[in-house]
Amino acid sequence: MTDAVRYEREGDVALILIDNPPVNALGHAVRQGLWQAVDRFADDDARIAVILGEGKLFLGGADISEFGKTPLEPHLPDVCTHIERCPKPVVAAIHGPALGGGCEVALGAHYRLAMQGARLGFPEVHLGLIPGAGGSQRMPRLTGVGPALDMMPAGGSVSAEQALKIGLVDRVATGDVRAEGLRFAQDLLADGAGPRQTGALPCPAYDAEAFDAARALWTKKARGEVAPLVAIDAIEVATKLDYDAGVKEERRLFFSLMETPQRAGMIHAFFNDRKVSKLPELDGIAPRAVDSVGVIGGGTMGAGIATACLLAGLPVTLVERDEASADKARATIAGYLSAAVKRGKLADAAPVLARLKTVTNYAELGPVDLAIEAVFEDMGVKKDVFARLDAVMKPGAILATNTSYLDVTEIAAATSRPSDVIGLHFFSPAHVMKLLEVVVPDTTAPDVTATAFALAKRLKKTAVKAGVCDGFIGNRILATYRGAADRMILDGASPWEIDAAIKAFGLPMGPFEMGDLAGLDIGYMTRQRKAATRDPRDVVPTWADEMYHEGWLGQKTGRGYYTYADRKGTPNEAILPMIDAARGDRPQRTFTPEDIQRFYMAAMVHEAAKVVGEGIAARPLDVDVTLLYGYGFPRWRGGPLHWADSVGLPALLADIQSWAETDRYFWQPAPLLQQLVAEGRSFSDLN
Ligand code: 3H9
Repeated sequence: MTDAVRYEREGDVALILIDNPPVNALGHAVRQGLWQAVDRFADDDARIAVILGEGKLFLGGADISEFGKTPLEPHLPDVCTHIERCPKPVVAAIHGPALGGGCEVALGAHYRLAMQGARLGFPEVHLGLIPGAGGSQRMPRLTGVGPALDMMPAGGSVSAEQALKIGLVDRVATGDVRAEGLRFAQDLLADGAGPRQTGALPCPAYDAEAFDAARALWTKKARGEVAPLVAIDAIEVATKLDYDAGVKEERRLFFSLMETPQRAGMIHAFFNDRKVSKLPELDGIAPRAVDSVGVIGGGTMGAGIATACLLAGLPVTLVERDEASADKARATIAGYLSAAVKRGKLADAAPVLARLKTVTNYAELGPVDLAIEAVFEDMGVKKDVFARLDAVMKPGAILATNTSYLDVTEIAAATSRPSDVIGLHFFSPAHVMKLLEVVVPDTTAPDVTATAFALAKRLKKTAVKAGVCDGFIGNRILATYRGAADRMILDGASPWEIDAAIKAFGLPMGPFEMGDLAGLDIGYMTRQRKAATRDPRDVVPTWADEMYHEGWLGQKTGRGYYTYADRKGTPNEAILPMIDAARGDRPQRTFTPEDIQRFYMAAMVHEAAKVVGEGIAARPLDVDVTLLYGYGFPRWRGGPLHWADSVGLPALLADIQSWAETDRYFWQPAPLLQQLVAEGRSFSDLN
């Protein structure tokens, strides 16, 4: 037996203990150990075996780090079948998560016990895969196709209680998993229970309506992601083929997905999610304690930030300029919380709202550990707020700004304690969006940065460290690819063609739909702010200024790039004369969706290369995570720089160089991109 799997005896019961920290992934040593443990059980005089996971969970699934390498025997489907074909009964005793291959091992066992708090599920589609060790064949045999169609295309999971209800487990218990596993085994022996093979159960009934509904749902929802629809195909296989043939077909589908760029993109994203908060410079730096938070400003952003903190269990003191504004902020927060209750995300809003104090006096922020400013985006206003915070906040407290582009170093300099000042750039709606850009000026103390990351974790946000520049990582890159879209309009593309092409690439919205949603006044204000320092070679979308002056601000006024008789919107052709005027006698060309995607994505990658090259993002993965969590970049493409690697940097650079011949200003070469191409390296080499 391997070190990862132990075999113990308790009277008639054999215990097979899987011990492969941190998540008991089913790597080669575990598979081998499980196989040998089943053989040993078959050979000795134990009458029943219980498979258990050591530590905080049962099994976290196949070892993802082995994907893409040559699989070593025994393969997981064979291990599950080996368990199932054991001549004596085998029980899986599940505590914590049993995911993917972990759930498949449990389904290979003859009986399943789930402890309260356990979760059984198939997250494979989040890795661009489907269950590949019999899960798509065994689960529908146990539960019928309905629960499998709910779970597998969504990458979902169920609680122990739900698992019992749908027939995925046989018993739910509380207490110690080992003791309860033994008790269940003894009860089964007392009942004379024998081995019971799920794979030998008849095919589940085919339900045409359920399959049609699932396919319709996932064709719409998946937006280019292939695995959810393949998961549905695999479940259908279970209704048609016997187990052995079905599992072979499942394996074929699994390996066809293993070869796709989508699988590589999603696994890149999986590991980035974990790497992004691991910053070598914060190694061993303890965060400061944050037991209370202040928020300055109760508009959309401030109210969202306050809601996120309240939901994380933190007491919040929110400062507004007068009673009426404070009441309005409270009402906004109450509205967000009741929406969370309606969506089933929160049981009761009252105790959460009870943690909120709204005040009109900065002095009330004296005792808080961290204050986040979310007032109007204006340097003068921000500096004034920070001077006031500096005057009232206790020593050691953290002063944070939610600015989305202003110079945080300059804001920090308005205080007597720049080392306590940091940027916390939330995305709207702040209680929903996952991304938090942590903007770190050179003056910030390392334990303040560590505290920002610790707070993000508490708020269940994904934090990315960014340096100081206009727009930080995300908005700086956004400004460039938005600029690319405006250039394409001047050259002959319509906003609607651009939106359609970008959605076809996999983003939930195109840039002009996004503008309509956010409000076209935002872009106008940004252009005004930049007007004084604008380079004469910058493209100014004069049509967008005209739209602003017409009062066409997007969804909120019912008219922007689209008109909104309904939520979807139809192209607002009244803007065409405005666009034509901006085009003047510029030569026009047609754009295919591929042309649009190539130009737009190259602009994104090109600016991202500058952001990494200048150290605004520490690594390419920080850009990838930012675009995924803040800007709707499709997860199955991994992120813009992973995507760039996958299409090849030389081809991208060649495109950029050819466009630079006519627009040298916009396509000023990114030194890092040139360097990587010259050295034959890719962005992933820098992660
Ligand atoms: C599958 O099973 C396919 C089969 O159907 C067919 C096969 C033939 N492998 O998330 P954490 C690492 S597909 C390798 O912070 P938590 C993770 O990178 C698989 N490594 O812990 C991190 O490393 P580091 C289906 C893994 O307690 C460390 O473990 N399964 C794996 O917050 C801690 O991770 C899944 O998709 C893995 N499977 O959450 C489950 N999982 O410390 C994916 C984690 O170096 N995993 N690591 O950064 C999870 O959802 C969570 O990790 C889990 C624990 C809920 C289990």
